[in-house]
Amino acid sequence: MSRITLWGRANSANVQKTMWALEELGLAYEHVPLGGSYKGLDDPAYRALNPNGLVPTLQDGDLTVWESHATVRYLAAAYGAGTLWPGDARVRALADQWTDWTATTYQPAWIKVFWSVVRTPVEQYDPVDIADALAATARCLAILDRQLETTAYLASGTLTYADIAAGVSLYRWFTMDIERPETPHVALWYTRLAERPAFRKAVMVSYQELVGRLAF
Ligand SMILES: N[C@@H](CCC(=O)N[C@@H](CS)C(=O)NCC(=O)O)C(=O)O
Repeated sequence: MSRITLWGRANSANVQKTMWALEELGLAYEHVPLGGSYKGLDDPAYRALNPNGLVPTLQDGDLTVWESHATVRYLAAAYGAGTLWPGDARVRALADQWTDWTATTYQPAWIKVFWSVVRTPVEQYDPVDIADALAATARCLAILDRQLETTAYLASGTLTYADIAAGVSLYRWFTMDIERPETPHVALWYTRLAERPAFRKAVMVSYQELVGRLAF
């Protein structure tokens, strides 16, 4: 097995996806905290790995991958056949659907709530912005809730990479000081995920350092 390295601060939601996948698959890896208060994103050596100067970046032997969903998909495909990586192309199509929807629709919505409620200092709160972000997230959660009424996980009855892309939101969503719509099936999904040691280690991580901090 080649040497695996993950760069990125543990309180970044995007880094958490990669770490969750690594933990879920039981892989040995080196974790290099970077970004945020650790800085280092402008170092030429890091830029050579990730020209965006963002985290996460994953290296597996001579392969370097950035974009959190690409890292999760890669780990699932390389090491998770039959578990995170469904053998059935039809289930993979659904996992891709939910992963891409998360990238384009769900994550922009829930991250906006996190930024407008947690990262923005209270004295700079914009109630219209907060209401818009909450409404957009509620629309997404209603879609998730309908799906999770019929399947225990997003693409099937078992955990796939799609649950990692979308489910990373849940600890923050259920702990932020906000009014949440009733989404009983999403709540049950969160309960199921929180029973997984990999989720607890990678995702249920304090974001206290990010409160009122717009800088990074
Ligand atoms: N689309 C990218 C977004 C990466 C991203 O925005 N990362 C943030 C952390 S969540 C970052 O590097 N911020 C700068 C910092 O942490 O200093 C992905 O999914 O990997």
